[in-house]
Amino acid sequence: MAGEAQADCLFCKIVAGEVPATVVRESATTVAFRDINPQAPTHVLVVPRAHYPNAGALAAADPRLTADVLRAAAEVAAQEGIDGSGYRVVLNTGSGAGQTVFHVHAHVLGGRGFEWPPG
Ligand code: DGP
Repeated sequence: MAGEAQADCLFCKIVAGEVPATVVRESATTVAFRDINPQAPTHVLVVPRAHYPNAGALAAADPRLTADVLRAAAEVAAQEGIDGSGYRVVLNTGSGAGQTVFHVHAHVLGGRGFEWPPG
């Protein structure tokens, strides 16, 4: 069923507390934790508790949960003190774009400057 936890999914295991992570914010529908390989002074991942493989699948199935993820990203940015200087929210979608974990996650990156276009 859509959204159901997947036994082989790393981020489902983090949501369930079966794999340790540094959780910085939680809501009824989302969990935010520090990236294990940070690409900026602040690098937090926001995931929905429910399993969807990518942003498109999430948005198609549950617009309210999609909004929860984006709201949590903004709340994390404020909590981390990076909202004033500007921060980046990234949703890599598909392996060609760099997605390596197929449980949708928003990267919240800040604390340094960013270039455009991204690499
Ligand atoms: P992406 O490449 O967009 O799928 O991002 C996956 C991110 O997940 C990547 O930046 C590294 C992070 N990551 C991978 N394994 C772990 C883990 O076990 N714990 C944490 N906290 N982050 C992880």
